[in-house]
Amino acid sequence: MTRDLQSWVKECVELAQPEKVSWCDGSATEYKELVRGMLKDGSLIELNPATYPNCFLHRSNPNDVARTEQLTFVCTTNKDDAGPNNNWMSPDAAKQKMKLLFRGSMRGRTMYVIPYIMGPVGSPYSKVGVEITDSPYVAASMHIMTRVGTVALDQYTRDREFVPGLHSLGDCSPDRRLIVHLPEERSIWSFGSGYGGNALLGKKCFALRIASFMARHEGWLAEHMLIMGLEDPSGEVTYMAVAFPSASGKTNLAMMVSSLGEKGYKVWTVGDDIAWLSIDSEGRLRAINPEAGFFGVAPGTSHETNPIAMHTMEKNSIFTNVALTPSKEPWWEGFGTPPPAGLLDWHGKTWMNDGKPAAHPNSRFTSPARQCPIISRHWEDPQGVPISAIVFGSRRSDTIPLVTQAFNWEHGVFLGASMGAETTAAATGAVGVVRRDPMAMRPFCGYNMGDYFSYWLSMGKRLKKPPLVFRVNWFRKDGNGKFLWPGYGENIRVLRWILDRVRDKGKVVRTPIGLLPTPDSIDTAGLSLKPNALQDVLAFDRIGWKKEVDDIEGFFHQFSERLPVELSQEVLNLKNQLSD
Ligand code: SAT
Ligand code: MN
Repeated sequence: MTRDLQSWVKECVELAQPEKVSWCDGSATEYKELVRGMLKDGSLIELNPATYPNCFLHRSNPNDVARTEQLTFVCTTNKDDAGPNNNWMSPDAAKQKMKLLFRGSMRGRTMYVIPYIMGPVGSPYSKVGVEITDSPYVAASMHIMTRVGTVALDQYTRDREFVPGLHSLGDCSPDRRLIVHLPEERSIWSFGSGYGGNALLGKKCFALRIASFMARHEGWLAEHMLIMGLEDPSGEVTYMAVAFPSASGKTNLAMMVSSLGEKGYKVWTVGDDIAWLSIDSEGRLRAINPEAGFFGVAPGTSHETNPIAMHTMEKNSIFTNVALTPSKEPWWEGFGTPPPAGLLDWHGKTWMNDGKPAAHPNSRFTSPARQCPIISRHWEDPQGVPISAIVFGSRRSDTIPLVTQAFNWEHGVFLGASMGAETTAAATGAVGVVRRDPMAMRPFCGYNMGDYFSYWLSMGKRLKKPPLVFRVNWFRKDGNGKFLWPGYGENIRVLRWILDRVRDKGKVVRTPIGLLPTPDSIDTAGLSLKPNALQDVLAFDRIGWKKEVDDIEGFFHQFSERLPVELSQEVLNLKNQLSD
């Protein structure tokens, strides 16, 4: 879609009436200027320059701390094309609404025009976006999360294409907050929120919702997946793409310190949140990470659980809604040190230790990916990395085993499409309730998920050697509510089994839900597990699955004729086998 940047900016200026327009060039000087302005107006606080050089704390509006799915819309001409998985309004109604909200919304403020690239510079898979925003915090965050400025204008000059995203904080009132996507014209409008996926429009809005729609028309996939390389003792690296819902440990997995390091198994990070997957000339799936930074969940991250993330964030990072120690260092629940006296909570008030967390449960760090000590040599490879396994995972306290291999691609699509997940603090609403979250894309698929499932099935036919597909669950609990599996660095043992399977090794038992590892095929040397914990975490739970499959069937039902027959067939097969 050819689009003229200058005329779009002119239209936005006329609509939002900013006092000043500032074109971002992506330079270090510009970043410093943005920071200087925010230190002056108090929207950033400088952290301890000795321990956290060039790091800052931002406190968002307390009513604006997570993505708001109920206020997020996908606006296609036909309602059915958005599907039951999206809120919908017509593109005309959406534009009318947004224009009313944006009219004069930037009066007295600076409008930042931020050209950016999603994907490595020079990659045939990379795409240009331009975000217009009146939030310097968003502008500075885009510097970290994407490739901003001149490089993007250069690509635009060649492509003549960009995805426009217009963003304004407005008065940050939840009553006047709306995030709309027009996938058919590939544009984004976001009003009234300064937070994460609502406001950094390159991330969920472009790289997932708009990109998934574009991908379906252009023959590729935009997925909510981390990308990691697993090095074996011979030095060979096998790449995997792993989908998990928000705040379920993708960053921890992508940066895992392997507990089998001494045996020569090692992890390399390519990306922690989003993968753009394409089929190369040899019919293999290849992945690029469209982002340039990490927007990771802070609570629970420590030198114990994720030392790599701790090192990644110790310089040039922006922290949002974390607690602040008297020595001006960030702190959060699960930081690994006791809360110091005089700790300020995420509102900036002295923390009372009255049961309320000091850091917001969805508090975040924003850090450049290049600072990650285990960033892959290939993370900016224009051709991406070849993917040998796709893994779907989510939090489930029961029913779902530690790891399941799909019988084949179609069954793999079923494993992804039927995935249920316990909700997290990454979106507003209840936490810990199971909802279906196909491919971890429920909040991010920019079109009807019935069509999305069909498209996934069709990808399998176009791949010469489709990646093997797996479902994992690190979060299964015992009868006392205790995790059966230690997780974190020990998850390498599961990845190692997946690697064995990719190489046609590793023992399995065939069950109605897929291929499960035999207990002796998981390397547990040096791991102290409670008696039976391994059997229990690997077990196929026939009774639990009878309930599960009913829930899956009910969920699929809403896609009616858009649901591919292959998936109804998978449900039927499973039901039959469960009743045997
Ligand atoms: O706020 S974000 O959408 O960027 C984070 C997440 O939900 O994964
Ligand atoms: Mn995410």
